[in-house]
Amino acid sequence: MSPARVGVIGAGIVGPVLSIFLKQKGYDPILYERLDAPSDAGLGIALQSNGTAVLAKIPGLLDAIGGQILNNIYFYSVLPEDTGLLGASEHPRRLREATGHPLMAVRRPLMHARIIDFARQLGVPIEFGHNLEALEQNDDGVTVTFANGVKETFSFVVGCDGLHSKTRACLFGDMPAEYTGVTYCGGISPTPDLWECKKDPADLYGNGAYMIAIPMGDNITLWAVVQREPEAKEQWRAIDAAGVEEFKKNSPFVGWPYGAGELVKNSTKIVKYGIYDRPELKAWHQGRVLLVGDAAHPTSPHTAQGANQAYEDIDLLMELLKKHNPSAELPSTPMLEAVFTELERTRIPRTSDLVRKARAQGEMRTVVGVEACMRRNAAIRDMCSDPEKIRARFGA
Ligand SMILES: Cc1cc2nc3c(=O)[nH]c(=O)nc-3n(C[C@H](O)[C@H](O)[C@H](O)COP(=O)(O)OP(=O)(O)OC[C@H]3O[C@@H](n4cnc5c(N)ncnc54)[C@H](O)[C@@H]3O)c2cc1C
Ligand SMILES: *[C@@H]1O[C@H](CO)[C@@H](O)[C@H](O)[C@H]1NC(C)=O
Ligand SMILES: *[C@@H]1O[C@H](CO)[C@@H](O)[C@H](O)[C@H]1NC(C)=O
Ligand SMILES: CC(=O)N[C@H]1CO[C@H](CO)[C@@H](O)[C@@H]1O
Repeated sequence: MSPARVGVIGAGIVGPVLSIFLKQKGYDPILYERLDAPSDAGLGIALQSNGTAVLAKIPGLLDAIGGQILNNIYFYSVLPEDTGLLGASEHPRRLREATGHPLMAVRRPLMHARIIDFARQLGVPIEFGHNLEALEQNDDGVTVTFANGVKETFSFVVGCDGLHSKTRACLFGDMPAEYTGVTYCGGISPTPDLWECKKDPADLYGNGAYMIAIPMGDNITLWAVVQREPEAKEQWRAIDAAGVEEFKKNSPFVGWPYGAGELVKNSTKIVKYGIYDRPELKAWHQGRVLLVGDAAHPTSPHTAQGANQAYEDIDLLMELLKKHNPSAELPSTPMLEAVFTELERTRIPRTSDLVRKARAQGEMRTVVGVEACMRRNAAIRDMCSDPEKIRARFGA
């Protein structure tokens, strides 16, 4: 009997990993990507121990991805009325020691290219230039139509096609994503000598603005600032040269202490994007089609859980497929529905909670007014002495 063909839609940072797992378990995955090549857009991804625990199940993958292991995190206030170190936490190191899985900072374009290469080497076919346009399903399978006219039939389909998922739109209708009220703007710079924590990330809190700075190895540091602003389109592309000069001249961050200003001034490329999420979906599947990752639960990035939650989704999906379909035979619709329903029961409450926590972090980071900022600083000092509260900063 030929193995079950699975259509995986979207070769972001989740689709290729899911395809590898499916291949290893005896399915026949085929990965489809709208773009003509892997995108080199974006800055960095924080892989938390939850995510690295899943990636570690694919021998050699984490080594291929590379990245900088992070141990501690420092919290600074740059408020003129209350400047200084608010506290520090060893949460990432403790979690690594407890679970064996580290927190790692990786450059997204590198990670993306390496995951795709890794999947290819393991024999996963990847079809670029295939933009899913429509799906149709019956009791035996799903037929997908791509914009280039190609039609393919699969046993089941998993949508890994991100925030603007067309797979989701086909199942549940097209609902616009919600702007969360804040923008991110960031770049990658040489690590300044002034920077006190050369191998550790730092949160810097100001009045109505926030910066995170994360060392990425090789003496470079990723920085990103969060600000409350009118709606800005979410896209991960660099702003133009004039925009970069304007930002370096006029943004308040240039004057920030602790090396923050130097990070901004020495950035050659600056990427700006609005932050969007979506209201909770009540279901992630219909019949033989499932959504995972940002297609199912896009989140603002303030707890850096987006990719990690997607990896938790596919970890549980593989576990449930093994339980309900141990010999990876052609699954019936009721069998798939049982797997997908069980997945939703565990995953929807957890991801919805994290989407809310990430939004709350975004609010806290952009609090306006000296008094409100002083209260926020007091809360951070308090958090640093309470491991339970620190967990909320990381979402897990
Ligand atoms: C270009 C880009 C840059 C990013 N940069 C960062 C960053 O710097 N930091 C950060 O924390 N997060 C970043 N993110 C978000 C982060 O990667 C995701 O939130 C998360 O990891 C979830 O991954 P995903 O695979 O579910 O979705 P994504 O990583 O968004 O991948 C979705 C993929 O599906 C493809 N696709 C979309 N529609 C279709 C279709 N109709 N047919 C076929 N394929 C389709 C997209 O082109 C994309 O490759 C970025 C996302 C993108 C797309
Ligand atoms: C940042 O730029 C300044 C001015 O060009 C330079 O003197 C400094 O060495 C740079 N910092 C780093 C860490 O490269
Ligand atoms: C990083 O900086 C140190 C000294 O500050 C230097 O010895 C090392 O070679 C640098 N590494 C890279 C990759 O530039
Ligand atoms: C795959 C994995 O490691 N999942 C863990 C993520 O973190 C939660 C706690 O927040 C654990 O319960 C999961 O087992």
